[in-house]
Amino acid sequence: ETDGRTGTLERTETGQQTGRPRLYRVLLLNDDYTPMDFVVRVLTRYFRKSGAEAELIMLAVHHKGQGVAGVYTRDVAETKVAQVTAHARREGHPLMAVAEPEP
Ligand code: NFA
Repeated sequence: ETDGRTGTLERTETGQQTGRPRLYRVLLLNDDYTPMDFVVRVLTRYFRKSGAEAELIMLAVHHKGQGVAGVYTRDVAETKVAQVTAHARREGHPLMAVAEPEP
C-alpha cells in the first residue's frame, strides 16, 4: 500500500521499506541569465550526461521552459537539487533545479 509521507509502496511491522521506491525527476528551469555552457557543464558534472546529450537537454530547457536532467530516488534527487543550486549561486547564476515525483 502506498504511504503518502514516505512514498514507499509497503512497510513491514518493523518499519522496513519493501517494494520499489517512488522516483523523482530533477528538472532544470529556464532563466534569462545563466550561460548555456554553464548549464551544459552542470548536466555533465552532476547528471553524468555526455556532452551531446547535455547540449540537447540544455536546449530543450531553453526552448520549453524546463526539462528533465535525471530520475532518482527521493534522497538522491534532493541532493542533486541542493548541489546544483549551491554551485550555481557560488558562480553567480540564477539557475534553478527542482525535484518532482514521477506520476
Ligand atoms: N536561457 C539561458 C540563456 O539564454 C540558457 C539557459 C538554458 C538557462 C537552460 C537555464 C537553463 N542564456
